[in-house]
Amino acid sequence: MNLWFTEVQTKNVMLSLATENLLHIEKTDYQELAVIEHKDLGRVLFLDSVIQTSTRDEFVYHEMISHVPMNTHPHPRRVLVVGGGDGGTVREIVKHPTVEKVVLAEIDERVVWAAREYLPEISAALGDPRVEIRIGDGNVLVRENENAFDLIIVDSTDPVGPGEVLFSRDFYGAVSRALKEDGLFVAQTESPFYNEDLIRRVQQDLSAIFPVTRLYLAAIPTYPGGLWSFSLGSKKHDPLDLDERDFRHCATRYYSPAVHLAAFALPPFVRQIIGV
Ligand code: SPD
Repeated sequence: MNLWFTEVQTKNVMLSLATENLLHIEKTDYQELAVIEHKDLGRVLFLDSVIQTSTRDEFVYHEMISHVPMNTHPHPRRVLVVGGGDGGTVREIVKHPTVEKVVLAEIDERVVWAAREYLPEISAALGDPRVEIRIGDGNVLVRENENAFDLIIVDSTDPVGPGEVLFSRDFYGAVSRALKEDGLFVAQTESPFYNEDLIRRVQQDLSAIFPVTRLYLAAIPTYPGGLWSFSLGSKKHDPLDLDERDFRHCATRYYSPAVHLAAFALPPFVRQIIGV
């Protein structure tokens, strides 16, 4: 099939995937949703032509957005995931036996449907009895809760459209109120090659609210830029204050205790972006 899906990164950079098979495409109430089959990357889910996940490398993103904060908290019981309707982040969280409840706040129920239909290996844990799926605005849900979660993860799309509010200082204030007294927060914050201003601003905003603020990185080939960033804000626990005895070992393919610590070793050009 001679059909290409193209993610436009800048006026001069695009990432195009040749479609082997178009499995699904629709306009939902919020966005255009498509799932394709690709020869090298497996199944790929797009939202508004932005790659969200591919079965080839999704484990890197989902493990790193989940296990780094899960292992930073000594006993994470209640976790909120904002976005992440494909279920990959939830799949990693429920690997931890400490977890009693995971609330998934996804605005677009069609994303959950498409993941269940076409990405079973990513969405499988959505049926776990500890998981509650709330179709609705994660920003609203966060503001309705106080002192409720050990960990809040924002597994969002890019900071445009419905996802934009999830990258604001005001939202981070609400996140802090929704967290317990030793809670922590992680969000995906795009690539340091293309999103310097965003990463700098998020780090500044988080450090105005949380005593511990960190940035960490992972290599995710299907996201433009390849090198991906995650921003962490914590009320008490520092992800760097861990040694191997503290890690709860789960079955992972990218994350490990050594990778956890190494992910916080920032190259000089990234340190420069955030001024450390
Ligand atoms: N530029 C796209 C970043 C997408 C990050 N979230 C993906 C959701 C996967 N669970």
